[in-house]
Amino acid sequence: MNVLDVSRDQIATAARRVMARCDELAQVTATPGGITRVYLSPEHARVNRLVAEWMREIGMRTWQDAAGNQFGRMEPTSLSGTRGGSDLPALLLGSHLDTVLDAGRYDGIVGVLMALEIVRLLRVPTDDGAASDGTVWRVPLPFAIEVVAFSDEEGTRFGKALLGSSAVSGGWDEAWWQLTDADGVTLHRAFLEFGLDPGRIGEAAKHPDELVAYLEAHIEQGPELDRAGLPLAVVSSIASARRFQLVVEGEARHAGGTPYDLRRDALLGASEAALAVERICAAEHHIVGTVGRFEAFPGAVNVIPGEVQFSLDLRGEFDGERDRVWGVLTRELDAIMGRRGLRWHGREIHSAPALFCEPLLRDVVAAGIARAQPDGGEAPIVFSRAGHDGMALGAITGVGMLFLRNPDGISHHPDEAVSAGDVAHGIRALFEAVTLLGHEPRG
Ligand code: HGY
Ligand code: MN
Ligand code: MN
Repeated sequence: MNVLDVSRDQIATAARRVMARCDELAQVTATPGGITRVYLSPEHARVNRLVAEWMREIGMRTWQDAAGNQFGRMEPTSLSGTRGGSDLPALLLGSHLDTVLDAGRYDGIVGVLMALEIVRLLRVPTDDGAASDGTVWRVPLPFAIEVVAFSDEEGTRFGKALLGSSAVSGGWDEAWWQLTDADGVTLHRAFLEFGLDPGRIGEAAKHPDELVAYLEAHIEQGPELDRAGLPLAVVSSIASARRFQLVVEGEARHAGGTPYDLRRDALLGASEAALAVERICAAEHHIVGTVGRFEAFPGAVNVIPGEVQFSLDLRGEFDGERDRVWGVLTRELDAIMGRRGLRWHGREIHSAPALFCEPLLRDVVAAGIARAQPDGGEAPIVFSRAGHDGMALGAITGVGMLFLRNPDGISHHPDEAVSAGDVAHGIRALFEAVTLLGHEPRG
C-alpha cells in the first residue's frame, strides 16, 4: 500500500491540524507574550493533559509515566479486525513538549503532533463511516505504535538535558535528585510537587525488547535545508554534547579608587575566555561552543567584578573531537587567568555521547522522503548539531530522524518557523517510513 492512497486532502488537513495545535500549545506558557514551558511546571501538566486528550481522540490508550512523559499506545490489528496482543513491541514516535526560555513554537512540539497524525492516518473508518476506535488499521503492521511527548529534552529548569528520555532509556542517575533550579528547588522536591514519586522513577524505564525503533520528526535548527531549497532531510547523527558551569574568581574592589595594576577583574578574564571559545571552536570542523549565560558578581555599577559565573555548551560530531577541544579550552583558560592573576574552576552539568542513527532507519526515512516527493530526488543527509531525545533512546533502540526545513534556520527563538506545506511533506514521508518499517524484518 503506498502512502499516495492516502489522499492529498487528508495529508493537507493533517498538516493544518498540526500547525493549529502548535499555536494552541504555544498559549500554554509561564511567560505571557513568550513561550516558556519547563519540566514539572504547571504548564508541563497542562500540555500533557491536552495531548493526552488528542491521543484518546484517535483511539490511543494513554498514560503519564513515572518521569512525567506523556504516552499513547495503539495496538496493531489486521484489516480482518482481529486485535493484536498488547505485549507486542512498539514503534515509538514522538518528540518533546518542553521548551527553552522565550522559545519558538515548533522545536519538539511539531514532532509530537506529526506522530499523532501518523496514528490517525493508520486508522480507517469502520463500516458505519465513523472513525474506528483505532483497532482497524489501513496497513497491517507487526508492531504497536506508541507516541511519546518527552517532558524535558532541553534541560532548561535543572541544567541537565534529556531527563525524560533518560528515564525511559534506564539511564536515570540518582545524583540528579539534588539538581536545583534557579529558585533552589531540587529535582526531588519538584517531582513531589508535580505529583510524581521519585521512588518509582525506575518504572519509566523501557526494556529494549519493548521497542522496535524510535523515529522522530523535528525542525532543522540550522540553515542547511533552507539554503538548499529542500523541505526534508534524513539525519545521519546527533552531535555529542557537554555542558559546564564555569566560575572565574578575581577580587571585587572600588571602581574608582583601584588603579589598573591592582585590578583582578573577573569579568574581563571571563570575557576573554568567551572570545577564546569562539576562536578555538570556529577553527575546528563540526565543533561549536557557546556561552549562553554570563553573570558578574556583585553586579554593582561601581564595583570591579570579583566573580563571574558563566555556562559553556560544547558540541562535536564525535565524542573524541569534542573532548580534545575541551582540553584545548582548559589550557587556554589556565593561560588567560594566569596572565590576569585570576583563578577559574568549573563543573560539568550535562554530557551526552554522539548518536549515530541506525542505517536501516536512515534508509527507511530516506525512502519515505523519496516516496512522498516522487520528483524530489535523493533526500539530503544532515548532521544534527542540535541535541534530541534520540541521544538517550539510542541506549535501548535504533533511532531515526527526519528534519523539516526551518526558513533561515532560526530556532530557540520566537521567529522559529516551519511551513504547513513542509509539514505535509513530512507527514507523508513519516507515514511511508512507518509502513515500510512494517515490512522490514527487525531482529
Ligand atoms: O540544545 C539543543 O540542541 C536542543 O535543542 N535541546
Ligand atoms: Mn531545543
Ligand atoms: Mn528539540
